[in-house]
Amino acid sequence: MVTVQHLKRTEGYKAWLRYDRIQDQTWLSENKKWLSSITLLETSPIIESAKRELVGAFSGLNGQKPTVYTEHPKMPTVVLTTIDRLDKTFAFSLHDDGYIIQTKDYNGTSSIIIAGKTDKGVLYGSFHLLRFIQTRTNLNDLDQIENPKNRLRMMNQWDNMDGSIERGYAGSSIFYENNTITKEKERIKDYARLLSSIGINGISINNVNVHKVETKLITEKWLPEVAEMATIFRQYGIKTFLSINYASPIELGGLLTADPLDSEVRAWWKEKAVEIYRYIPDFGGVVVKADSEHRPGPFTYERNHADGANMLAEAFAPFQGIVIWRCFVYNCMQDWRDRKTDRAKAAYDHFKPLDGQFHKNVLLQIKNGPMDFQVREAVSPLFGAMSDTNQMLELQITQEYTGQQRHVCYLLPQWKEILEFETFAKGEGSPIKRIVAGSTFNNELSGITAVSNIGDDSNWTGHQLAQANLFGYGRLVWNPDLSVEEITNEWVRVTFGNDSEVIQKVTTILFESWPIYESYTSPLGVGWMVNPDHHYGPNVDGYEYSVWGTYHYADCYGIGVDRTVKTGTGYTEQYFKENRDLYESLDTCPDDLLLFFHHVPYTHKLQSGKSVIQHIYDTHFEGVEQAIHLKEQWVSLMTKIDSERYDNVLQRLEEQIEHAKEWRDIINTYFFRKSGIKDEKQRKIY
Ligand code: GCW
Repeated sequence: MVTVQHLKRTEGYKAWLRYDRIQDQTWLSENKKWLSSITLLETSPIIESAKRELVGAFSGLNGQKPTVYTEHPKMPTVVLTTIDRLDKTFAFSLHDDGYIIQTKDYNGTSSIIIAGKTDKGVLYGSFHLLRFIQTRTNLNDLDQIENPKNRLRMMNQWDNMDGSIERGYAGSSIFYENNTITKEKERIKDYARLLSSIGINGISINNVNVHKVETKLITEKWLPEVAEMATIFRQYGIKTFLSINYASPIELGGLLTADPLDSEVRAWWKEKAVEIYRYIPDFGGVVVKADSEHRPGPFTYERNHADGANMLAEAFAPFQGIVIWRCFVYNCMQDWRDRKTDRAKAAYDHFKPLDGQFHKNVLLQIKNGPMDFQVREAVSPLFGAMSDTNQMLELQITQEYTGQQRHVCYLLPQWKEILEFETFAKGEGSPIKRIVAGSTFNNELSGITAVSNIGDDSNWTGHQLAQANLFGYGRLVWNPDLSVEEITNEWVRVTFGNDSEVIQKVTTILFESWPIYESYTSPLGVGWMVNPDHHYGPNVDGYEYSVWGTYHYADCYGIGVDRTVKTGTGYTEQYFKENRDLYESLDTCPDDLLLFFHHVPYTHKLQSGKSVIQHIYDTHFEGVEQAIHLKEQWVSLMTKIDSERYDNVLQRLEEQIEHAKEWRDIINTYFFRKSGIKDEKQRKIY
């Protein structure tokens, strides 16, 4: 068995927390003095974590362990403190997780002051200082104030206790094995370090599909060990949450019902909350997938989702626990003859009428799109539609529909588009990033969460470049105003070093990857076209003839889902006027979402001037060429990247090219046969 000690020595495992000896003499001559001491004006378990990070990092970077003081030494030092301990010159307005980093003479000593509003800020600030060092920033005049834009910055694990991970593409769970909680916790701790280094402050540690064994995580059988995990995360400023089974009162409590209005059910949850908090006093709360894909929920009792969520909210409120209620509620067994039901409409239809009815400690978790994490889909119209309800955005870092970490697909540009999307919920200036940060409607609770992409593969994410999605997620959620360029530049430097050719080429590979993946997979926003169940690889009609019907309605005349008010499902109505009009009309609907909103003939002319069919052929041929070019760029970096990480990416790029060809050929042949229209450029279509 590979031990964590062994793993720690591998390049992939270090991810972006790598602190190899600095060779850059110019930088050292100016900055080396800062690496030799750390001063702790106070301590706490979280400040101890910050200290451990800095001591470990400085030892590596400088080849020498720094001295730790508890009072100002007479030498340049890095000071860790909460801001209130400093004098009046430090009058900054910081949020709970905020911090400042300043180079300054303090108490007669030249210092880099890392001061947090709380100890969590100290930890975040310490990781920030390390990024400054890794990117070879001059430390002699730092002056940085940071306040996270989102209060809740979460991670959802879809890990099952048998060790499997739903939609996991990087090995097995680091949390569970053989229906128990893993004894070896070192890896969980290293994961906590990675997460806190990018500002994550909450984690739910089990799959939202809560099966039989996992239902028991909230019982005394497992709570002591869940509490152990919570202790690990707490030291890194991260609160632990659990996904719960809505039917727990029946399955665990032996009640005959889980009706949210039943007094015994309510009493059962209240007692359950008391029990959980006895083990974990700062337990974050629960994540609930109810009435979704065959999971139990309030619908069974003819109650609505506010009834269900509020019942739990009442139980958790005395402990400041929150209830994160997912809006992924739809009819997953839609009949193909039924042309009025539209999965895209479901979340809005179910939740919008309940606006204002949810308790203060309920947070609705809404997937970025109304369907399901496709390579491209419209944004969910639910964002901004509920002005009296707390909302949270759910993204998917794990690449379920975007190449499963065998293809490189950098998702930051996609997430940035989503966050910047103007909803017009309160007129102009209501982008999704403001709504989920709570500023548009002054919500007390809000934030962003995402499905994690890690497993027990030695490099965490299977594909080395998929680490960029994890890192970028945290950085973007901390501050959605950062540009993708800034975040990417930072990731490449902290991961592969500061060589300009490496930075330029890896950045280009990442930036091109999502458009390339989109071009050889499903076109123009139509989505799916994947093999059912595992969702990997092309199968144009995979979901067209499955009971889990999700349709594109391709026939010999045309393709796409008519979601207009005029002739279709009426989905466009769910957007605020500006967007509704934009999508409703064929004249203004953007090309990249055309087939999401409209059913058109293959000869329909896109805004680009091309016909739909020619667009399909062109993008599929070009996509493969571009995938080949990705590999060429990577290969040119061979001498500049260690063989372990180089080979990992090379092998996957090679596999990607072959798989892209398969996508190209299957899609092109399918549409050639359906439409009978030849490729203008007469390329080979089977
Ligand atoms: O994307 C779909 C996945 C399911 C997942 C579900 C959800 C956890 O295919 O595997 O279940 O969404 O988000 O609940």
